Amino acid sequence: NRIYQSLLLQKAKGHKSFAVLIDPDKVTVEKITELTTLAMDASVDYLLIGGSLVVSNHLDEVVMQVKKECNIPVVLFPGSPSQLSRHADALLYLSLISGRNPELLIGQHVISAPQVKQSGLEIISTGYMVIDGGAPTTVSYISNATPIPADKNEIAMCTAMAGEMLGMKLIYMDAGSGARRPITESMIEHVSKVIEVPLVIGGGITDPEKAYRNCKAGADVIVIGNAIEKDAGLIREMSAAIHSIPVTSK
Ligand code: 1GP
Repeated sequence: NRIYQSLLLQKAKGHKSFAVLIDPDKVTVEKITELTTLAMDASVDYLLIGGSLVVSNHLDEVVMQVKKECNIPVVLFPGSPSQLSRHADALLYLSLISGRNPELLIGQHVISAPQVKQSGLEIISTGYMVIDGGAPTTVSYISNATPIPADKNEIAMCTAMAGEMLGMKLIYMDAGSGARRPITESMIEHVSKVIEVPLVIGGGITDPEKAYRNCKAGADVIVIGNAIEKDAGLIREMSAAIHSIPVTSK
């Protein structure tokens, strides 16, 4: 479990990580080359590959190209159990703990378990929490589950605590791709104080200042997809902001 060990190590050091989310549906071969070049230059920590809806069938090709072009760890962030590629380094094994849809809590896992196990991927059990981002996002629609209201810090705290005590190795709070309102710093601060496992934050982050403030509030990993799809040059600024937090060995 190389990727998870590095996440733990970075958290212990106070190193904030930057993950760029690549949606296989939205990239071309040329785009991937542009993104991997920029990501290497900017010392991006992880590349997340996935999306709520992978319509096209070229996840494998995308992962293979990314692996060929750079040495940044590739972590799958699957929107459905079919989004598997053995060429990646790890898989976020998501259980939608903010919702009450049994299919996304455990049902789909049961169906895909043999395939997931056979993939040989490093599996990172992840408590996935969708937070209301101000407008319906693909994830909120597809999941058929109510997101946690944006101002209910207590619900988010208790959900994250429960996820950690159930053995989840990571908590990922997501306002949904392209969310109008990203997760508040107040919620990040409350949740990060009550869990020990790394905290991943994403959804609707468009400016480096917000990414920086999220890290200050307690996020360990910042995920950015949409804003980078629109302007790949943002990778550099985002990375600089996230990595500007001084590392303090605890
Ligand atoms: C979505 O957290 C990710 O699942 C990233 O969201 O595309 O809005 O950056 P954005």
